[in-house]
Amino acid sequence: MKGRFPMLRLYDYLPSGNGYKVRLLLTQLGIEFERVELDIVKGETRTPEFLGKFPNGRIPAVEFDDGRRLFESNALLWYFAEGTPFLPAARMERAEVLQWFCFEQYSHEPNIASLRYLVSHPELQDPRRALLDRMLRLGHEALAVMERHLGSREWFVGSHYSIADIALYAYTHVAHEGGYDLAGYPAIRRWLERVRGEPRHIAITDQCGAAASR
Ligand SMILES: N[C@@H](CCC(=O)N[C@@H](CS)C(=O)NCC(=O)O)C(=O)O
Repeated sequence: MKGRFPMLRLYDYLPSGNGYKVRLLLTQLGIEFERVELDIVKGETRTPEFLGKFPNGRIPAVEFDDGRRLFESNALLWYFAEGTPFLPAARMERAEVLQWFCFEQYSHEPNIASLRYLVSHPELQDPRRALLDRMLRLGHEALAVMERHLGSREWFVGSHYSIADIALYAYTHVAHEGGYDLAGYPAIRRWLERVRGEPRHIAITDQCGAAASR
């Protein structure tokens, strides 16, 4: 999709589900972007230069050629999806998207994504290692909420794929990498297949966008 947004740069880290949310939506919308890979393990988001632009020192973060900047994965999803079928127009459905965004950030991502990160990086010292069992239990509680919701519907909001599905798909489909067994969640597994079947779907390992040099 050319001409709709000024050229944009997505600061990203390929294994990140939060980065993947934005990469996936931009690709499905056909919006061109430059992708700048920052290694979060090496602290590349905590440099004075990056913190000067993005005060929370985390990816995903977007910078437009006209100087505007935006961070937080779900804010980015909302911004790019506005006016497209990925964000419903009805007031209640929009509020439901926000409901699932809040759930994702409070109950899902801090447990399911964090456990995956800690399991993938055993070399890293992190105080959250003392909480692994708690994170596993709370992550399963979040998955149970999703399973109940999806037991009687195909998508998180309304009757179509939306950014609520993208936000929750990002870390659910790789939850097994953190030790979550999805065998007991048949409705979630069917929903994961539906998301994968959407047009222009990309895998978390797909970079897309033009690579930018730093
Ligand atoms: N709530 C934020 C979380 C962003 C986040 O935690 N990003 C991680 C990668 S998934 C990061 O950049 N970590 C680097 C750091 O904390 O130094 C979002 O949804 O975008």
